[in-house]
Amino acid sequence: MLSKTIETALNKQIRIEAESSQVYLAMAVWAEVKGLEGIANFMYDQSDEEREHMLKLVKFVNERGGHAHISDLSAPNVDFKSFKLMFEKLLDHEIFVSTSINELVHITLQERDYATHNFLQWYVSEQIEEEATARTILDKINMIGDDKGGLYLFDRDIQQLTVQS
Ligand code: OFO
Repeated sequence: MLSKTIETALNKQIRIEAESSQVYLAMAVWAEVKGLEGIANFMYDQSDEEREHMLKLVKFVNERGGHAHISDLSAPNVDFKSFKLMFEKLLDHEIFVSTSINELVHITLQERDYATHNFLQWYVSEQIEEEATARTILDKINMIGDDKGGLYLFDRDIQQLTVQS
């Protein structure tokens, strides 16, 4: 059975994961409209993954005797000026999510809720991976700079990243 404190904290995370899905969906749309299909597909996949993260939390809350809360979401930014800025936002967003997960893990220890603590370890590992992917992408983008040919190749290569993850 979840304590009220844990239930509230998990519901807050449900909202963050749902908003993450929206953020990446907006990035996918932006890239697609700019004609970069590889980047768009990568972002669509990221968006789907975030929805799965949300659902996993929803099911956990309900299974543990709580009530998952499906709330309204704030609208994401829809104009990114450049791909570099967009991927910088992706990394910033993942760092924000990692901080939130860490805070959640901390609360489970305070509440001595070891079942939820154990459940959250999956999110801890996932965040390490997602931050690493975002950093790898940013390194590549920094190497490309303003080179249009480089961006074309990057758009093709990022599809590989999508397939592997
Ligand atoms: Fe990458 O945010 Fe979910 O966990």
